[in-house]
Amino acid sequence: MTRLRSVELRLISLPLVRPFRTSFGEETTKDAVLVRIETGEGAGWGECVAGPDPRYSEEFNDEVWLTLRDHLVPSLLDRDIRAESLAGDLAWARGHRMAKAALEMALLDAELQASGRSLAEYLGADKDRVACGVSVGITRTLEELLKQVGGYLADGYLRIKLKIEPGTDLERVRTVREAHPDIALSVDANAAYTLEDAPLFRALDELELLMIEQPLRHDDLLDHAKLQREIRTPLCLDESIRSAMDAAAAIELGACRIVNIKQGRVGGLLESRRIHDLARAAEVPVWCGGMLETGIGRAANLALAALPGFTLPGDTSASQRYFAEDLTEPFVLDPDGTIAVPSGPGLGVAPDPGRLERCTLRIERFGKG
Ligand code: OSB
Ligand code: MG
Repeated sequence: MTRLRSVELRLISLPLVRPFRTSFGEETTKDAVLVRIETGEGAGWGECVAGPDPRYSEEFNDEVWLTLRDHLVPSLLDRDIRAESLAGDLAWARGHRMAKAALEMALLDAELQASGRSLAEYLGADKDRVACGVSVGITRTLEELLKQVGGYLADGYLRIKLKIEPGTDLERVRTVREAHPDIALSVDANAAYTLEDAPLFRALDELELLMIEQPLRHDDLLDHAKLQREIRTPLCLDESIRSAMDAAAAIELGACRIVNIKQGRVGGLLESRRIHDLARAAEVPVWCGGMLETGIGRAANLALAALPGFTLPGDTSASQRYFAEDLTEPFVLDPDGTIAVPSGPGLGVAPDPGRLERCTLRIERFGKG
């Protein structure tokens, strides 16, 4: 147990090296709420995965800020807390998993720094490098898509994921598959389709994809189970899995054969580990998704991806795939397609003070720090 002395919230904005377009919109900057806490033992950083608008999820940055400022932080300030009981302490507040996860990340960082342990070791990692894939946004042209995919393959990425939406799907995926017959290739629809699009999924079924990610509604399991019964390609759920309970239900229903784990979407790293454990027991592969995180959230993702059940390459790409200048020391892809898992205490990284100041849009502090 340690006393929560102060919390600092910071809204940051970093330009992306290239716009990232999905079926729910286009982003040209990475805007995120960072959390820095001080406890009786030390300090820690957390990064919230929410974006500027409630598109990927209900949570968004301005709302996360108010939720933390007016509800979650006041309920914890000057109290004795521990990362392992934080979710229970915050259970009175329904939902708001991304905001809660950012607090948990900061608390884990502080606790583990104090005990000199790395997050990866604490979570139960069994490797010190993780296999990385890359998520390719929807491009304006096919040529541009082939150019980006070719570049990422030359960098060493071990799996290419193409974002798709109605109208820009089959032809693009087929073109990439024809250009690269042997690569691990997947698609992510971000919930843009319905069961009426089953003919499209049957056509994609011919292209030997590693998986089809979140084809249907974000809050659906039953239709995903129906679709999975009609096609060979494994379905992977992202948006539909918000907790270990959701993951258990999806697996039992046959709504997916692969699970994408994002710590922010499920309320934190500890819930992520529970999903990992239950999927592993059910022999369902998992992989670590991404939310275009800065080096802070990326460090947490890499630690999580080092757990034994993460058997597929994650969206844990190198810093330079996102930013000209990351907030932390950059994460670098080895030509073999892996990135080293941070091994220092806690997250093992911290933001560079100068870069942090330059990208900060707003800051607010609570408690006596
Ligand atoms: O659906 O996985 C997704 C980014 C933002 C929101 C949702 C998603 C994504 C990605 C990018 O696919 C993954 C990454 O490289 O961080
Ligand atoms: Mg996804």
